Amino acid sequence: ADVLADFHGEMGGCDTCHVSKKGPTDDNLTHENAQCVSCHGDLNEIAAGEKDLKISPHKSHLIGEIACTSCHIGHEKSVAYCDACHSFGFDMPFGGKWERKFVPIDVQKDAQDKAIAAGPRETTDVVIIGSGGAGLAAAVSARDNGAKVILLEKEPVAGGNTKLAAGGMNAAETKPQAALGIKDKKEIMIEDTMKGGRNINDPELVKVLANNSSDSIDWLTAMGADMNDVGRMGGASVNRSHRPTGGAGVGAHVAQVLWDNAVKRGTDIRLNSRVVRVLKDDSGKVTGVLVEGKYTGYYVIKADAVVMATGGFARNNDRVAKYDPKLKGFAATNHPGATGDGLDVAMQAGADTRDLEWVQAHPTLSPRGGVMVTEAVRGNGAILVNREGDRFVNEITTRDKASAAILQQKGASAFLVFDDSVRKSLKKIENYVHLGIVDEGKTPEELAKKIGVPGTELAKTIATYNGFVKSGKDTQFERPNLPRELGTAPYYAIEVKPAVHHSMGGVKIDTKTEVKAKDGHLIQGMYAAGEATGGVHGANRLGGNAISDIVTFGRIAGAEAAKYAKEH
Ligand code: FAD
Ligand code: MEZ
Repeated sequence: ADVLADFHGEMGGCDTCHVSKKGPTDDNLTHENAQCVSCHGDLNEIAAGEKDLKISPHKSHLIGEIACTSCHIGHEKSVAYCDACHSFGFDMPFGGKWERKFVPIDVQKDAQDKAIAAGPRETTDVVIIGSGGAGLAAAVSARDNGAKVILLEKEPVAGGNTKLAAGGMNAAETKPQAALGIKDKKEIMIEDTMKGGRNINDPELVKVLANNSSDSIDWLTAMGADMNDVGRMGGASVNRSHRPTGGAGVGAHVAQVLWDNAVKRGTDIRLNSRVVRVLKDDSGKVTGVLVEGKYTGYYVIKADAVVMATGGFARNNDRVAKYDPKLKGFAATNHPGATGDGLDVAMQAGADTRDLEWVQAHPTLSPRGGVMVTEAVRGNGAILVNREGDRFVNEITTRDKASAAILQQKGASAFLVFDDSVRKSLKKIENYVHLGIVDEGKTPEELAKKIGVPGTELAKTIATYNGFVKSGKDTQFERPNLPRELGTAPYYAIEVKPAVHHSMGGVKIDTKTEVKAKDGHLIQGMYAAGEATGGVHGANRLGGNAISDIVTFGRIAGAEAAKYAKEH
């Protein structure tokens, strides 16, 4: 047998996995996955039997209920989904190598036209496209506003880039800030965001972002989120980046809370379901979507309103390089679905776009692990040193500046250096240790030897930096936050280099998330939120502002779409 289906077919025929010989009955493969679990146990049970493995393939940071078929594919070679970002190379039965080609939305045009001509297979009030934070927040709020909702996600797992978010969610004048004695103002968040975005942001959208940010923290908290740890991100003049207690990753937590609440409210969530067209009537009003179900084929859903929550395109290097040739060939921090086909769908439906030329590189991807190392490590005290063992930049400047500075260093990479007190301050660091991307030494000199930099110089750099912490002033690079001295052994280093991270540009929206057409009019029934949109972040997004963006604008989009559906 070459693939799982052959093997299972030999054991008991097609009905070992499928209800009927016709194959899957839905794109979540509900029946097929239940069959896997009934024989092999669920993910937790399988992971419990893998305690001896350093990395268990069945224990992950992905959200929702992970379908067995996300990796174990019936009629093709199986692939470990986590290898889209990591490269574990698990030895899996009937396994192949992770590989993914971008498939444009308009292939198979004849089959698509035929499905449209056949008319809708079903009807709903609101269709939400994308299961990241913007889509899930929109689903919760649309359901709370009385709409029937179908949420469509093209990937086999939910959560998009949101589930990977690490450092925090920016918000001003919040209860967690007050509990920690942090004084902040929404006006300062607006100023920081505009300055970070080089003032090309849409100021009205920035006001919505900042003015609703503390309500968004309350909204998440009321649904069960823990946003009580507050740290600093690049470009912020105040500590306002919220994350779970102890500094665990923010995205997986927020996405899981939103997922649980969307499910609890009865949202119909379909994975493996790519939207390839938003349909409109002759007057230009939205009438529904054309879906490409991975297993069920093309079909139409009739809907009054559609929310585009399709995220960005940082994982599609051809598209990135078209807008910013300097980033050609760069690795990306993003999940595999961040390809921008949602943007193509929106543009085909007549949506206007803005700021597409602004694509952000995150300064600290670990080339060894292929994963992004959160800015919170720097926010909590890590310094950046080059191969000479010297600091070369204010570590918590904005990302554009930090990335440019790293690329100018020998080897176009640098080392994040920190001590055990930084490690203890941020749970997320344990993940990097677990992944084997952290070097360690009992002294700065021992660490220096491991990473190949001059020991006396690294020790001197750390001592000078500690002097700045003591005096409260960094006279070398004017780093504004100096949270702790680096003096508690062991010392750690992670090699880092910039990678494509965020697409600032996207669909043009107004403050109610209504999508604008090229001639400036609003497309009736079309809404958009999150990384799929442009205008909130200008030319450069501040760390922590995206999770704030998706929760606030996702919430607004869901409520507005539900209201529109009720009225039409
Ligand atoms: P996503 O979460 O990406 O979701 C979009 C979804 O739409 C995806 O699942 C995608 O597969 C799906 N989709 C796309 N096209 C279609 C289609 N045609 N049909 C059906 N489905 C479709 N920001 C912060 O503020 N703080 C952080 O700490 C932070 N850390 C980050 C760490 C990493 C590693 C990364 C990659 C990003 C981080 N960000 C952070 C940025 C932030 O996570 C994202 O900008 C944000 O989560 C985007 O949310 P979204 O809902 O707009 O899109
Ligand atoms: O906003 C982000 O992208 C972010 C804070 C990422 C990170 O470094 O954790």
